Amino acid sequence: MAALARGGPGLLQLTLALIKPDAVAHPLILEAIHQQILSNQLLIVRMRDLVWRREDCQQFYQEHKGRFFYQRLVEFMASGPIRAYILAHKDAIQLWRTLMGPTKVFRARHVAPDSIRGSFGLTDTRNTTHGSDSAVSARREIAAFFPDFSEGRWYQEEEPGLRCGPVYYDVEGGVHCAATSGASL
Ligand code: 3AN
Repeated sequence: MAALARGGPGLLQLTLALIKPDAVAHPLILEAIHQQILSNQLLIVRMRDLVWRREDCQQFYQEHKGRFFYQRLVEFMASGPIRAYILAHKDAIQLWRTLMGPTKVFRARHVAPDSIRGSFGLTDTRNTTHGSDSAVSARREIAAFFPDFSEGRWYQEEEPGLRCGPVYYDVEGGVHCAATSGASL
């Protein structure tokens, strides 16, 4: 039954967004990125602040194992607090990646100077944010950061209310809720 409710045309799409240690270390940058999320119609489904264990970074970035930046990336991502979001929008994956801008900061500054990486990125590794690059990645990455989150249940119980509105932003919880729901997030 849950499979019926999983994704599909017209439904909200989910993506995983990370704010990396370089940005979380600066409260004003962290807040600016949070505001970018809110002002671009992305819905915050879940949010958590954490410090990543190095083994989890290695697992997460295993597709890059062997590349020259892999070790540097793993060390960096485990070097301080990060923030993880599950974001929802009809085009969440592409929208968040557009807001982030290109991976390489030098390029981001030229082709997308107002993007998050264009504005705040320091280097190609310390590039402020991460976003899933496909629906398959999003599912895997959301499960890595939010093991208790059931996508199937979310599509059944929360997605319809968030999609059809009205929706409000719960400042205290840092998430969006459907105004008619029991706000049981
Ligand atoms: P994106 O995060 O834009 O999807 P990926 O998945 O190719 O880019 O790379 C994952 C992460 O690896 C990047 N966010 C960045 O931190 C790091 N990275 C990618 N390419 C480089 C590079 N050429 N030099 C240093 N770090 C890199």
